[in-house]
Amino acid sequence: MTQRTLSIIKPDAVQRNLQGAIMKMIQDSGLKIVAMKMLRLSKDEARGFYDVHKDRPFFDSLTDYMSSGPIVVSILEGENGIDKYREIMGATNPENAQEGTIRKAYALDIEKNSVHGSDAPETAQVEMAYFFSKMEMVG
Ligand code: RTP
Ligand code: MG
Repeated sequence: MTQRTLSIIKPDAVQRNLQGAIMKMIQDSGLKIVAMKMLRLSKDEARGFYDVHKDRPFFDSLTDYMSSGPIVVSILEGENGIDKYREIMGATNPENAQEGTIRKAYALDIEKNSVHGSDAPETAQVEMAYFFSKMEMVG
């Protein structure tokens, strides 16, 4: 089944100029980019995006970090796109990420882990709508 998923290249990766390298890994996997832009989240916008984690101990640190610099948000499309992108991202904690994954290659630690990808069709819908209007999505 063809699926769309929301990707974020997080502040730690943009700051290290890794947008191109990460996009190359994404494109080499066969996933297609159907929307893309660069922006900086406010603290409140980061809180809104990560609302599901609001009761976690790392919420304040996570939203500080996610609003600390520019990010690149994109919508990716492909066969089993949601799981496929999570596979090429690798485990949340880079210490557990497999060789060849984005997080293995670039993540700094469990928080500054370079990329985000939606985890299910329902969250993908909410996350895509958080950043993109219909007019900004190709096809
Ligand atoms: P993401 O949502 O960003 O794609 O990552 P994920 O599903 O692999 O991880 P999730 O459990 O949803 O956590 C969201 C983000 O919060 C940060 N985090 N910090 N300090 C910690 O223990 C901790 N755990 C998670 C990471 O930036 C993680 O990607
Ligand atoms: Mg998640």
